[in-house]
Amino acid sequence: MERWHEQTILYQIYPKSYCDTNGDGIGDLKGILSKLPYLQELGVNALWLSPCYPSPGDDNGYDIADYRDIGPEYGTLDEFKTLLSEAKARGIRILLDLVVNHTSDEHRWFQEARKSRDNPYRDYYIWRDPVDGHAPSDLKAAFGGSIWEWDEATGQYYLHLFSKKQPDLNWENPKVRQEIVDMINFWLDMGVAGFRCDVINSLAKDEDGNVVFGDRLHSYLHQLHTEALGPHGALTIGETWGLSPEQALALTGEARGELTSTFQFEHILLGRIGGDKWMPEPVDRTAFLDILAKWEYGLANDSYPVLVMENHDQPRALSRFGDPENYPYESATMLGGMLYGMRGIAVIYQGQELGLPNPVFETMDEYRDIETFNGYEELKATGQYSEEEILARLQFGSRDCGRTPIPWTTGKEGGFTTGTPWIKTQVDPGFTVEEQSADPDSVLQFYRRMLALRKSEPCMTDGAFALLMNEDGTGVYTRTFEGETVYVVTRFADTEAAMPACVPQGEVILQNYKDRAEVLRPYEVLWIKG
Ligand code: TEU
Ligand code: CA
Repeated sequence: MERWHEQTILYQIYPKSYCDTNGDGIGDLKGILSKLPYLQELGVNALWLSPCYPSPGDDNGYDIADYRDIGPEYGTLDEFKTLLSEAKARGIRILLDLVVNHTSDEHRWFQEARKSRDNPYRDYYIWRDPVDGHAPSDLKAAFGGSIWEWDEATGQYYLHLFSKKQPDLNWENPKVRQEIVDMINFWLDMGVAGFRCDVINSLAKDEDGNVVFGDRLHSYLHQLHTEALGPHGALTIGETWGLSPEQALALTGEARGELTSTFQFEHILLGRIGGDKWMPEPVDRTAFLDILAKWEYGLANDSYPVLVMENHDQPRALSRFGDPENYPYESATMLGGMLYGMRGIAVIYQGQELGLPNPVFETMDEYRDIETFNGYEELKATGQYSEEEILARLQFGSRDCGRTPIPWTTGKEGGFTTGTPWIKTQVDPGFTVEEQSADPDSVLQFYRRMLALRKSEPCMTDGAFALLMNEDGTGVYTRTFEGETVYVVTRFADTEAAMPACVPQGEVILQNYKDRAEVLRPYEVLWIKG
């Protein structure tokens, strides 16, 4: 496999919130094109575009109505081809979001399927008769209600893991698999470099209601690899909630012929009671590094961990795990230095390089996300929370916390749009590209230095990982390659601590304080060449 995979620094763009160039308040492809110099200077070498296909927007684009086009609000297929070639000229490859567990109910396949039980497209989806006059099971959908939606016209239920406007595709049907193979080849033949694969572990559903890691998942993925992904050397990163290192290896091992790598989100679930995004609890900061280390060891010999702490489904890492009130710069850079010193495919979510905190949502009408609206209904239905308490819980966990526009300038709407943005912009002093580009001590400049080292320093591109210590907020791990060692030293706390004895004097190649002290300071990070 081409080495470019391990040295990928992948920047996720949520197109709707990146940069609007025609004043309609919605980010577009021309906006992304205009920011290629910024992205090249940041040091990324690949982009993952969240969906910008035609979509009714029920789930903000993850409900796709046409897999082979660009949504008109984002631009045209020709503009996408221009973006592809302009990015490639800058050494930046582009990955798309492969959302094939489900389509939009406005996709022509579903429009056909729901016409009659004997329509040729009927079995592109999962239909079941009522059981004793009710839905076939009582499983709940991710965005509220049952996973079964009644279709009066044909007297059957159809399955949807997410919203009722996102009917699940029937991967048992070889015609569906062939349609997806052909669609993948359409984009890869055009020059797309690979895909982030949405809820990919749900493609195979077992009859007993198990909707993740079904038995036939590996055969489905192997077919995609054999007939489309492999021949193009495509990079694929599966979104796979709840998997174990063993399951990840079974999906991504070199010889598996399935996926390149998978996202694991175990550390992102910290600070949530039982993983429930509306139920905050203090973050176990020692567990954060322990979990990352577990995955480093788990995939060391035969796959690539994916290094991630933000995306379009998550609140900002600074607010989740850092200290935005007292140490915004130090804690944002410490989190970055801890995460991206590790081995694996680095994935950075738009705005993370600025160390953005969560935007503040004052009222429900400022939200846009279907999952958040459902969260409001679910919390209200418990009868346990005041309106104020509900808003506080949504502020803690809403996906919209990561979906507000990028603050490019200190001007109107942060320079994102000259019009009215589709969702509120949050422009805080010091948190714009304009200001941080001019400030050598900004999070943005730290990320630029860090990513440059990640590509130039052999220990960081090829080094083996080893955790030396992780206790009472102080962590030390090493990357070792051909006799050289880089120590990554972090203080995940707002207090000083002794410098660990295992850390050599060495040469500091990256740090977030201006000098070097005998002790470790609050949220300090150091990369030291031993
Ligand atoms: O997310 C899968 C998914 O399960 C998440 O929605 C998760 O449940 C939650 O948001 C994490 O807090 C993918 C996409 O990333 C998400 O944006 C889509 O809504 C979903 O699939 C359906 O396509
Ligand atoms: Ca626009």
